Amino acid sequence: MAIDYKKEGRIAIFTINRPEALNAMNVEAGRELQQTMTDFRNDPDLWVGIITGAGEKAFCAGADIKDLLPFMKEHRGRLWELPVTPMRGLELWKPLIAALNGYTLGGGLEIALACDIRIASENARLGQPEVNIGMMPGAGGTQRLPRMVPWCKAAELILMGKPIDAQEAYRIGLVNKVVPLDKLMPTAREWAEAICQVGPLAVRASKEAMIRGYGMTLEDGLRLEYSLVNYIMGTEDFTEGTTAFIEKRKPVYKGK
Ligand code: CO8
Repeated sequence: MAIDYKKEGRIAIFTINRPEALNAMNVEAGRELQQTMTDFRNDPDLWVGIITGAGEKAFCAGADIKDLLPFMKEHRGRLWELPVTPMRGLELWKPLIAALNGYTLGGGLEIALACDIRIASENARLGQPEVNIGMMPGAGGTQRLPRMVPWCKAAELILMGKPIDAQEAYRIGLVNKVVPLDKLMPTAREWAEAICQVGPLAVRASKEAMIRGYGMTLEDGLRLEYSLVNYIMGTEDFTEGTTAFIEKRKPVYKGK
């Protein structure tokens, strides 16, 4: 399997498992990412996802230049034939944490950008090197990166194709935290566990409001937020959370 998919309690762990190619995404990995992410979205017992790469050298070195790029060329203009993933097409309101364990390049950075939280190991290097091979970012890099970091830093990464190290990524706000490699997965699990303690439907509605609202006018965004608030206030979890606060006990959320 190119994507190793495990369920640990409420947490789904996706590991891109092609270390011999620095976890570059081939066609098989793209299809498996679609299948496993769809299963994660549909499984009511799973609340948070973590995505990482196998080995100690790379999270993902991008699209497989020998396999996925020729496939994309062959399927040029036929977007519907490409896998549907959180990078494009798959609506996923459950939170995703990217644990970046080394090279995070091209399509690899684009996977990380489609996550909500990014934790990097000290040896991580992040970049959009596509222009070096006459390609451009093709899974959201030109759209998400300039929305996340200052324009000039996005332009430096995308137009010059030169990667940055983990500390620089932290400095510009591209990653949430930098940790030693051996602390990477424990930290990602800790953050995922923390998200599992809060109301899961409130988390999903908040993510949906953030993502959908991003491209809206403030007025439309506020209206969207209000409709999601109306939905949340009708859930059992809202009643449980507020009751638990008043009764001075820990809430027990059910995702209902
Ligand atoms: N594709 C295919 N194979 C790769 C890739 C890749 N992207 N990256 C590394 N490999 C392979 C190498 O060919 C090599 O294989 P082999 O041993 O069989 O020759 C093995 O992995 C190890 O790599 P290196 O020997 O090159 O390792 P180094 O430590 O010397 O260098 C680098 C590491 C700097 C990361 C280097 O491998 C490199 O520059 N890789 C290419 C990075 C790149 O250009 N990525 C962008 C690809 S294009 C892209 O992502 C477009 C996105 C479009 C949408 C994608 C949707 C997911």
